[in-house]
Amino acid sequence: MAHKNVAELLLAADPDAARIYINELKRQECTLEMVAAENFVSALTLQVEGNIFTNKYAEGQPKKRYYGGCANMDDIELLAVERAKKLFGAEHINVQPHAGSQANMAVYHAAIKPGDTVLAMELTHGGHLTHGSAMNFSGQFYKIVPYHVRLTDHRIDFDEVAALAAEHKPAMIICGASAYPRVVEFDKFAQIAGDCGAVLMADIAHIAGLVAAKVHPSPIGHCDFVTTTTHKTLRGPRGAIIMCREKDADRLDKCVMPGIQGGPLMHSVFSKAVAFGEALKPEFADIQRQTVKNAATLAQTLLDKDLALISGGTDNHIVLVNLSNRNITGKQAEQALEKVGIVANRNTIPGETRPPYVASGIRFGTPALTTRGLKEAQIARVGNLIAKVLQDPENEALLKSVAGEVQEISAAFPIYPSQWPQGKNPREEGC
Ligand code: DSN
Repeated sequence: MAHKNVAELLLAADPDAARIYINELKRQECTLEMVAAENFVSALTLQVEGNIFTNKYAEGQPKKRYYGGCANMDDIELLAVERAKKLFGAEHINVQPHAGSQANMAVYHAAIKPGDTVLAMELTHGGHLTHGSAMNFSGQFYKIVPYHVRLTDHRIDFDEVAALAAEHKPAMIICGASAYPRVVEFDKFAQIAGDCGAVLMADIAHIAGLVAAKVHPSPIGHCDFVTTTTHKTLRGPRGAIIMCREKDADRLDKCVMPGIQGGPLMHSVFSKAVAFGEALKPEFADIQRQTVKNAATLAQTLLDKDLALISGGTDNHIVLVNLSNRNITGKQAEQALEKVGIVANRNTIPGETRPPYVASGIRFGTPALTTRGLKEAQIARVGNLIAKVLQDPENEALLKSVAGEVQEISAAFPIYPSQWPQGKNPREEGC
């Protein structure tokens, strides 16, 4: 009997869940996914993510567990670590964090104490919630001093970073961002951290795939701790890892477990190992290079249509459009684009005047479309469609015609044919 995929299993066993699953299958096939933090895992990683390692508790470290029966857990975790070390060149890697926020929290615990001063990028200038937002544990348990990009060119203002470091003597400096379209100069941060005696942490969640493929400079050697999620440009399952020097390994591992987590999600550690194996293949580096080329093409296409971009362009996979001088908010832009099947997210911008739920920017990323197979020609076409929608978001006839083009493009680049129920393309019933 042929192996059944998830949709087929659900159709037989749980029609309510099947309906929701197939709706999402359809949404992913029918839309153009441009959220910069998202990607599509390979068919292999997808399949492997649902595996029998989910049944096992494995608290502790490989070969030092608090449960019996962990020999296979040890083998897969050591394989994930070995492959991650080959990808990034770090001395020590912990592959257990459930998500990026937990990875960052573990580093705070390992490196500094509650009440210590942390110098981190302001959220609206590209930082992340866990880099000191007042609504997040980081802003509540630590004294945060924010640094910024220059409002003239939207590049990190290293004069300000150095001056703030000298004035406040932070215990830790965080570099790395969620919405910064330019290269992060880890060497410059290392110089400043060295001068003021701060621990340097890099959060490379967005650019990890680019770093692994050597299309972005590496933080290893410059930073004391490096965190990344595994599911963005790195194209693995949802999760995170932390890298550090051997001298900090024991302290860090204890801060992950028992510090903030109990049993690791071993099915996820398993699929991290498989995804890291894929990332070591030459095809992965090809995709990362293409991701950057596609982002450059998207940026140029939007500039040619007179849209303003934060920093004037991109060096990585992110294109952040500044809508502050247009008659449309980030929220309205996101909603108009979703109507035509282009999925992106509203984003605050440097100098933001609107609340984050509304925002004055819209952020695009090219990882998912590149994984899907789109190259410069198709990305330029998508860029032109985006520009049309942003310029005339309430023109229903225009939106309809753009939606038709989105369907043409998405139909030409199927994602998971093996996941369709009974081989039927879910878009056949309409997108
Ligand atoms: N929320 C992710 C992003 O979109 O960048 C980061 O956590």
